[in-house]
Amino acid sequence: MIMVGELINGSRRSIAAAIARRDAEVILETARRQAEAGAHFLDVNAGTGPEKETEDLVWLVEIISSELETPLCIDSPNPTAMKTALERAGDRGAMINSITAETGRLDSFLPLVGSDGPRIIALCMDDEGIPGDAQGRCRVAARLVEQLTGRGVSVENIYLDPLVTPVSVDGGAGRTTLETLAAIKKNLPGARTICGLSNISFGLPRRRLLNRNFLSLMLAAGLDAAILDPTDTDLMADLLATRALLGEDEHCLSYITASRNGSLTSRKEGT
Ligand code: THG
Repeated sequence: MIMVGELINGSRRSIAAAIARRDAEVILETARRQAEAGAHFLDVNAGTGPEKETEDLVWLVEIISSELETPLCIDSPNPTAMKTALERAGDRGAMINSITAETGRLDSFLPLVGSDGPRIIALCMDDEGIPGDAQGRCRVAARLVEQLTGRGVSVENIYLDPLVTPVSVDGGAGRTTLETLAAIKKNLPGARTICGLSNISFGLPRRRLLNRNFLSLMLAAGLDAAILDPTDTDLMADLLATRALLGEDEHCLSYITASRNGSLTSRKEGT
């Protein structure tokens, strides 16, 4: 399972404030904590308006790259910001987060992809928005795979995102995402899958409880990667337990090792 750290996101108040006052130490501390917790990539989302986004994203990428080798997952809908940030990220195997099948976005992002280009997250949405059911989302995914492989992108560098929306808004949202994941796995073999886990719990109490359980369900349906909080030790313990239960941890070695070094110990749940 590829873990992408979610914490450097301008929608979080502490990060937005750090970006606004150019406080490199807050960003670096957040990056370090996630890397130490085992994140394979760090999501970097400036979350600022179109006039400032390129500048802010480049600043974030440069700050993080100056200290850490961890590959970045550059999170922006803006092709100019994406292109500039990718150049600054250098040759560290970044991820593009994200393209969609919306006409304008696809056309402006396709020049950034290629056979030896970065891995690409592709969201299951098009000009009509997010399809309401799994079949519709999977059809969009198939079109994205066709477009990207047509540009020479190898299928294993494509990370399809079935899209996670809050269950507080639509009680069927979790199931639709799970069904989309299953349909992608069945119909588009070779392509990888990813999701933004914490979206599931917006607006509800004890969000981390929901995030943990949703991760287990998604892993059972074959999820390959997730954007999540790697510093959430209970979530990490659940990840290890679920992988052992699914037979994805040979001789339960990772689980046993984590138990021996104390990282499965439960902490009291706060939020
Ligand atoms: N798919 C893809 N990329 C994504 C998402 C996705 N990027 C953004 C988002 N969704 C994933 N990242 C986050 C980051 C933070 C939160 C949720 C998803 C989050 N943060 C708390 C909040 O805003 O309430 C944090 C509170 C705090 O600590 O300040 O929920 O779906 N491809």
